[in-house]
Amino acid sequence: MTKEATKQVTNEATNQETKEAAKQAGAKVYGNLIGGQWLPALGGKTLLNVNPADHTDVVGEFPASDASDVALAVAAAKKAFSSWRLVPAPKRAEILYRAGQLLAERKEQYAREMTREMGKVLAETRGDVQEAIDEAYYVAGEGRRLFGQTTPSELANKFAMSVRMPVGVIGMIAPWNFPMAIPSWKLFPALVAGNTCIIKPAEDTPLSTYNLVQTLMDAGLPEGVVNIVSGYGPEAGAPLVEHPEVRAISFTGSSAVGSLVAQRAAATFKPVSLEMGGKNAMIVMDDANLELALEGALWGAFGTTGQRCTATSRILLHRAIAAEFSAKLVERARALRVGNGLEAGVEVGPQVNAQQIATSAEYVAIALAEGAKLLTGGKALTEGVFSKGTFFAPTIFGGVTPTMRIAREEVFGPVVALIEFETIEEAIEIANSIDYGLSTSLYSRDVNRAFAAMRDLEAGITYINAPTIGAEVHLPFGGVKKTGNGHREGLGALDFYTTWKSVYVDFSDRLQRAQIDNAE
Ligand code: UN1
Repeated sequence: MTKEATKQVTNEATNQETKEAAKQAGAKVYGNLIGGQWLPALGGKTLLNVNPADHTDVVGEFPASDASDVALAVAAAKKAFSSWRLVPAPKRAEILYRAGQLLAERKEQYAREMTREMGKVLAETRGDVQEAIDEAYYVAGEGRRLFGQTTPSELANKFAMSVRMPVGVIGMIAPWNFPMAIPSWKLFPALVAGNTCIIKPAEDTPLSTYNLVQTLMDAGLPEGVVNIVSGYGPEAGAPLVEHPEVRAISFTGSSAVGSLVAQRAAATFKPVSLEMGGKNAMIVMDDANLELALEGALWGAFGTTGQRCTATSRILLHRAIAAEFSAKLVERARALRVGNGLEAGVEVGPQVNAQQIATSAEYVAIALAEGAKLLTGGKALTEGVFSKGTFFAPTIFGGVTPTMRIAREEVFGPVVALIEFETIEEAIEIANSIDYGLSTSLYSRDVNRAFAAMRDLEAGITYINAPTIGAEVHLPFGGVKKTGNGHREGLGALDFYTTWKSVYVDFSDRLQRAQIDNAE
């Protein structure tokens, strides 16, 4: 059974046990948003959204959709496209700007709801909502740009230009770790360019997508321009990818699922933007500000409970500072307060579900079997306040060599591997020796080393004297190798959500043959 299938079975079992309890507790029932109507899944199935810090707390019941719901949503999006594409782009942008303002007003409420459904601590969910606000203001400016080119024609009395056109109906499949920010990276540029959208939120975190889309509707977005179809990948995601009238797919998730998405989309020649895994290295040189690097390591490795595709999951330590740095990092990691992200003072929330806990535990076993040394953590936390949730202790492995699986494969949990090196050339070689290429970081006070790292690290993002997390929305976001397929979110997203049209206007009043009449 695939991980996806195991997770679904587990979730369905949880559903059976808790659905009645949820009903009695008055858990809210949500619909899909299709053509402006909130509708249950046509097949009548639902999934439960539960709080990972406390499984008895049911956030809501959401549709478990299938191909028939997707078909309805595609029809609604197609209908809406015929008028939305003709709304002037600056007007489309005003709706996004207004949505940004409304999100700012609702920030605290949406952040709390996000912590409840996803687990990460309140400071971070506030940041997630803030990232959607930033994206709204950034993309709203594009309404008055959306630049194309003009260029001379080779013929007399002829004008040539290229303009950006919307692509049409776009399908979007979002992850659970940034449940409002990442949908905003996809929806807002697609909308400003005149596309209509169908978004499938992650099954663990549909509420934040509902909140985002509700805000767009409140800001004046017409019905059918954004549609939500919630559910599982095989039932709801696959039909979206395969639907012949969906013109492009934007996906963020694992490399394994991304590969399936690309293969299925290929049958209808659909462009696909894939944003996938990482195994992000932080390099700490012997001349680094060690206190700064320690703070960065803790934040990069254990922020969001290690569940960012940009998480610092390898720390490469210069041999001269390795012992001191490791000892201090272990001491600081042990002092991190794990708990419910809604409680003041908690620094590390739960993992999102039992499947993620199982993956973290599996990699601890793999690392031990390969000879890595467990320095702290290494197990799920299950006693007392932790008993109702899915918690994993911040975990550090020392003595890791670059060929071990713990040094090469994505865990997506609070697990970090320490690797020693002697020269910057060796560090860069180790950093580059994996299949992924999302984010990288170098701590050093030597400008020559910094510029060598900026040039030589094979990744879409390089930080100097900061950890591997913390991207801002107006720069390109994405990676190389197994991390992506060449597209970028942030700056660059419009290239995916528009298609070029070249326009030639001949005002000579005679037939002018290109490549022939200009040769005279
Ligand atoms: C992710 O890593 O999954 O760069 C997205 C960051 C955030 C987005 C992260 N702005 O850390």
